[in-house]
Amino acid sequence: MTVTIDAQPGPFTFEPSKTALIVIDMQRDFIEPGGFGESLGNDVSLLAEIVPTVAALIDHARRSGWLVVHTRESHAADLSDCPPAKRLRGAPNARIGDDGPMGRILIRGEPGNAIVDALEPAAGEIVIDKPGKGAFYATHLGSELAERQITHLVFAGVTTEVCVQTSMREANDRGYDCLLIEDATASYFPAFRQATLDMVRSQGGIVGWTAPLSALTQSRAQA
Ligand code: C5J
Repeated sequence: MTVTIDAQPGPFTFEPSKTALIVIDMQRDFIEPGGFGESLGNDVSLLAEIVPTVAALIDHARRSGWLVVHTRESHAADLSDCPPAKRLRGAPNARIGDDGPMGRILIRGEPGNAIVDALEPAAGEIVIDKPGKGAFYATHLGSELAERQITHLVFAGVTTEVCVQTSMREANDRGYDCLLIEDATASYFPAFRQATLDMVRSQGGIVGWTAPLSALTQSRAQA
């Protein structure tokens, strides 16, 4: 059974049993005040707006029998997986590992590092802690997908031009067909989100396809 949806730059066809939804970094640290995103001077409300759409996408994936994967950008408490080049970059109000209102910034297990309550992973879903921007770098994501013979990946999450785009490019180079759900991804910079959507689907889909959530929910399976 395959599903074909209206996408750009053309139709995107996939087999649900070989498809995974990859929800990137829908964490309190990026979406709620007091976390990493706000420490960098960003308006986090722009990211909170997509939570209901991401919830509807996760619901669609669960009902369609896809593998569901959630990622969290996170570091070990001793910062052994956080290169100084990352920790010392820029002039944030608080750096990775510093104390904040939701615990230590971007540290695994701290309250701020959790996925937002509305998108809590269900039992049996895969949660990947990633120290980098890409979901494949220094993680077991590749082996989890290979074990389940996954060939197609549907992406959502934040931020579009940083962790979502990096992960999608890593996946594209590894041979996956990738679809980005346009209204289930957000950036602190709306122009960067738009530019990323345009980039991904340019040149015949150089990184992959894009489509709104409605294209998925209105799709029909073919025998
Ligand atoms: C950032 C992310 N923007 N999840 N992380 O630093 O996109």
